[in-house]
Amino acid sequence: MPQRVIAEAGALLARARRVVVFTGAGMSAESGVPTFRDALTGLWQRYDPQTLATPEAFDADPALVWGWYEWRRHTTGQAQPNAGHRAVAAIEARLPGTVLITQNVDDLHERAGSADPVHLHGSLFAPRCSACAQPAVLPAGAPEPAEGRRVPPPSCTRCAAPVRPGVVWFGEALPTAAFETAVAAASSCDLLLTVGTSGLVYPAAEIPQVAARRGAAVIQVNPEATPLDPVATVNLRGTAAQMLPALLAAAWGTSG
Ligand code: BJW
Ligand code: ZN
Repeated sequence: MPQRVIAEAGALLARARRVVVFTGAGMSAESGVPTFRDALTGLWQRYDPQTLATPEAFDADPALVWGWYEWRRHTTGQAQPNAGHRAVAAIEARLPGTVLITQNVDDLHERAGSADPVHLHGSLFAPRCSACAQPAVLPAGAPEPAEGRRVPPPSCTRCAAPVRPGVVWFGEALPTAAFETAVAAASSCDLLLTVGTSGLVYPAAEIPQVAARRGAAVIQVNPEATPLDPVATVNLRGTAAQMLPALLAAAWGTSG
């Protein structure tokens, strides 16, 4: 990556007053959390989203789906934030009005010090009743299921229906308040920094496009080309843990 391109992105960040950071699975890849669509390592290379990540899949085989999400909840819980997550928290500390919007269902932004990420696709750590939506408290110390193991979901303490993962599956609406917050922030920012997303899943993928249409600068961090390349003012072709500290250094002379 030529230094000139990092300097250009750094100048945009140094000038910005209202920043939105928009993250996807690539943000957590260097923490050992697999992405969805990367060749070889993506979850959708090994698992069929139709049988695991739709409401119909949960209705058809709740133990298969619950077991898969319990395995992911445990493995993700053991992952640690990387230098990219810490750089995002440093941007928020430097520019307190920054809005962090994530598609990720992990909690690595929170554990890196980000106070209040907007979770567009829910969280592995917020299961709820599949019927009455009451939040469910999972017993501490539940054993980590082996990969691929069926685990029957617990029952809701209020209505006895099965508890489901607190994530947004294909065909489900995004949480209204989260999506509205994201659209409002993207509409009024002067810089949107998109990190580690393929930009293929809608409506989340609209967020950088909304910012660009409203005249904001867009910096994209991704080692690969994406459909968001044309809306980006600057494309930083590299990983989150490499590029974000370099971006902060270029903007403010400190990596966080
Ligand atoms: C790095 C890196 C490093 C690697 N550093 N970078 C046809 C056209 C358009 C839309 C549709 C369509 N058919 C169906 C739809 C709608 C559908 C959709 O968009 N489908 C597309 C896939 C075609 N969308 C929905 O269904 C949404 N709901 C909806 O539309 O509702 C309508 C409705 C309205 C009212 C009432 C009812 C309904 C819901 C989408 C939910 C998405 N859910 C998932 C699973 C969450 C739970 C779980 O974890 O299991 O969310 S799918 C998955 O994709 C997950 C992610 O959040 C999401 C986005 O993925 P992301 O983060 O971009 O990851 P990847 O893997 O795609 O990309 C990683 C990137 O990182 C790559 O670019 C790498 O290069 C890069 N990278 N290492 C930086 N170290
Ligand atoms: Zn219930």
